[in-house]
Amino acid sequence: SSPIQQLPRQTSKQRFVADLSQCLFDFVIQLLPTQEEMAVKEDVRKLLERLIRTIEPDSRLLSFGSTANGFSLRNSDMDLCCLIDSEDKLSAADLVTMLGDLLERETKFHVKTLPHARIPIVKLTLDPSPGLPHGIACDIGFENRLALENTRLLMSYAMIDPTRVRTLVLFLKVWSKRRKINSPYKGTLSSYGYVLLVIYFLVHVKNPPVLPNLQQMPPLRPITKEETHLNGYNIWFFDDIDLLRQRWVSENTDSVAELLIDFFRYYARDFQYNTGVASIRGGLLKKDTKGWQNDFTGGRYDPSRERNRLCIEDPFETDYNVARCVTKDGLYTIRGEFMRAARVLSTRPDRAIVALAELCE
Ligand code: 3AT
Ligand code: MG
Repeated sequence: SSPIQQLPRQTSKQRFVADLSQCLFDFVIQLLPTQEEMAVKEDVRKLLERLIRTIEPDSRLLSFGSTANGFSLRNSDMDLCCLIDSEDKLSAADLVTMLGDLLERETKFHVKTLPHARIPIVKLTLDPSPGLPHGIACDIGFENRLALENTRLLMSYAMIDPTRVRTLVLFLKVWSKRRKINSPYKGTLSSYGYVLLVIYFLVHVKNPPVLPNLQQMPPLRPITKEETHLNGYNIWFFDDIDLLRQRWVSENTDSVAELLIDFFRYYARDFQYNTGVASIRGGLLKKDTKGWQNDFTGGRYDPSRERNRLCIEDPFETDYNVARCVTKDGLYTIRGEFMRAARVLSTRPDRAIVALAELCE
């Protein structure tokens, strides 16, 4: 028989999965920000830093969120954090108000200030122009050091396995936006929440795991409590990614498409929404043990418990539920979308590109 006949024939499932992986790469690549967009954003950061320094000379303005962790899409918003190194500094609320006034006077940004939020912020937007067809949206927060650290943690996870992690995360961000389930203000989940769901899945659900648990790996040298704690939270994680890439190789060889199919199936069918807490630090935890129940206690409805429909533990602020904004309706919609996606992928239309288009329509 000819050599071709001796090759094992790909089943239609294998063919679909291979095509889907390729389609996912191609799809995600065209959504990445251009060099030009990144350069404009960096210029904006520098300009804003210069202006803030006229009020607080010892301040620094740092990027966090997707612009800094490798998960940014074209036209993602900019998340900036202002750190002030001096001893006697203005209160964050005063600084927000003063900076808001200054930016209103000196720049073309539309300015909105929230001086009394949990993290006081200034929100800026710039109208679209020929050079910037989508304008710019930017939030400046103050002293939000934990956000800088969680950005670094997510970036480290992305660097361990850039192809699989980044493709999955970016695809889920686009998918959740297109399916309109990415608005904490409307009761669904933030991008940050979806990223944590992906990492939780890759560290704790997949067996063998795709990623190690960076927060539970032994440190290379003894470390003191002062080095590892910030505002009372343990922020330590193994961050020598070059070394890790030499020493740690995942035994999991699933393709991106296989991981995506499993991801949707897991959150459509297996995750215990009523009792479970997804924690990238600790694995699957119980709402009970965290005091995050959402039931009716003693027959009385406590609206504050509405905060815990979906529970995702922040990697550092472990008493903070990242999904606290998700309402009953929001969760119903999100779970419905996970089920729909799982169904679309399990019916395996003829061509992967058709499945992808249907997923995101
Ligand atoms: P986009 O590209 O903007 O959609 P992103 O990765 O920048 O996605 P977010 O804008 O949702 O993600 O969040 C930016 C950062 O803000 C990520 C995290 O450091 C912090 N953050 C966001 N939401 C929360 C939250 N609910 N709890 C704690 N930190 C949060
Ligand atoms: Mg962002």
